[in-house]
Formats: sequence, structure tokens, C-alpha cells
Amino acid sequence: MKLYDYILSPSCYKVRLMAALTGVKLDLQPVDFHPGLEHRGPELLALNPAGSIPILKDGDLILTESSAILVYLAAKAAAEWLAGDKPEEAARVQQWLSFSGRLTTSLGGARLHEMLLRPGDIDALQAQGISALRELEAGLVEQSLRGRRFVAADRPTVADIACFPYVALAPDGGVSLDPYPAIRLWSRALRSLDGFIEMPGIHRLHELKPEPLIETGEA
Ligand SMILES: N[C@@H](CCC(=O)N[C@@H](CS)C(=O)NCC(=O)O)C(=O)O
Repeated sequence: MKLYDYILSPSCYKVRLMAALTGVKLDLQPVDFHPGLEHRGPELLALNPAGSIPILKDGDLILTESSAILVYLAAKAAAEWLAGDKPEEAARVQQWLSFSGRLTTSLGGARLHEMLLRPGDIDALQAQGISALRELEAGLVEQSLRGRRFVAADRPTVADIACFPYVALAPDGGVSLDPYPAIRLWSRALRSLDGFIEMPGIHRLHELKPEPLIETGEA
């Protein structure tokens, strides 16, 4: 399977991470995203008219949209990363896969603005990112009340992988993760999974300081 890839792209990293976690081997085809804008050139536009990466090629099959690619890899190699047969779980996985698109436009847009000087209303992008982070924090707190560490189920699913990279890289776009303890614990849980791989700016758990205990207010 060939992945059209850019090392600093969180969306491409989702695919690399999913492949690593599920034991799928990828043939990486580097794309000159910046400064070359190769993803907007004729060869890649022919594969993805939306002008974005990642793009996955498996034989004659061409897939775009990172969430669809995550589902494809999981369906091929490790179905436990997909929703099981419980209706709520199926809906929750879908909910957070859709939600991940908001992280891409808000936190991802802020990151592109700050790192690659892309034009955009940075205040609005950051505000949208913060609103999405608050929603994710609330979802994870709700899950933790049910004894769960992951967004959609009692185990990690494609939905966690879809949401994780843009959240972890939020500080690149000037958005702090300090106010979100449940998100930080979730991030730690993902970064400690067997097979986890890094990208620039997202490190393995062992390189980080211990998380301070959260005050419960109880005596
Ligand atoms: N909805 C797409 C979005 C992916 C996306 O935004 N990719 C970025 C790279 S991280 C991109 O190609 N952006 C096009 C551009 O900024 O020119 C997906 O999930 O695959």
C-alpha cells in the first residue's frame, strides 16, 4: 500500500499511526507539501481533486479522506479498531470521526497559519479550536465516569486516532492544552499503546514528565 505522505502533516500521521498500530506495512511516497505545493499539482489532483493529502493507493484502489483510510486499514488488518455491533458504539465512533474534521479545520488551520504563515483569521481559528477541545474534554470526562479512557468505546478505535494528532499538536497553533486534564490523560493512554509511533512534535510517553494528580476537592 502506498501512502502519499508529508512528515509534518497530522492527517498523514493518522494513517502512519494506524498502520503501525495494526501492523500494516506502508510504502511512503513523500509529497513536497511545503514549499512545493505538490498536492495541488496535476499528478496528485488527478488522484484527489480536493487537493489534500493523505492519499492511499492499494492496487487499483485509491482512497482519500483520512477517516475513510483509517477505516480501510482497520477493516483489512484489525477489526477491533472499528465499532463493534452495539448501536451506541457505532454511533459514537461515527460522531467522533465527523468531529475530527472540525479539529482539522480549526486547530489544523491555526497550526498552518502559525507554522507556514498561511492566511487566515487566527483568532477565529483558535476560538473554534478551543470550542472543539472543550467538547472533546466533556466527552472524555463523560467516558471516564463510565470507567473508559477512549472517546467512543472501552478500547481505542479509529475515532481516537482520527482526533488525536491535531489535538496533540494544538500548541503549534497557539492553543494550550493546559486547561484539559481529561484530554491529557487520553493523550497519555494513546501514546502508551503498543506499536505507537511518533511524528515531529508528538512524542512517546516515556519522554514526558509525570502528569500531576488532579485535585478532587475531597479531604
Ligand atoms: N479532510 C481531509 C483533510 C486533510 C488535510 O487537511 N490535509 C492537509 C495536510 S495535513 C492538506 O492536504 N491540506 C491542503 C492544503 O492546505 O493545501 C482528510 O481528513 O484527509
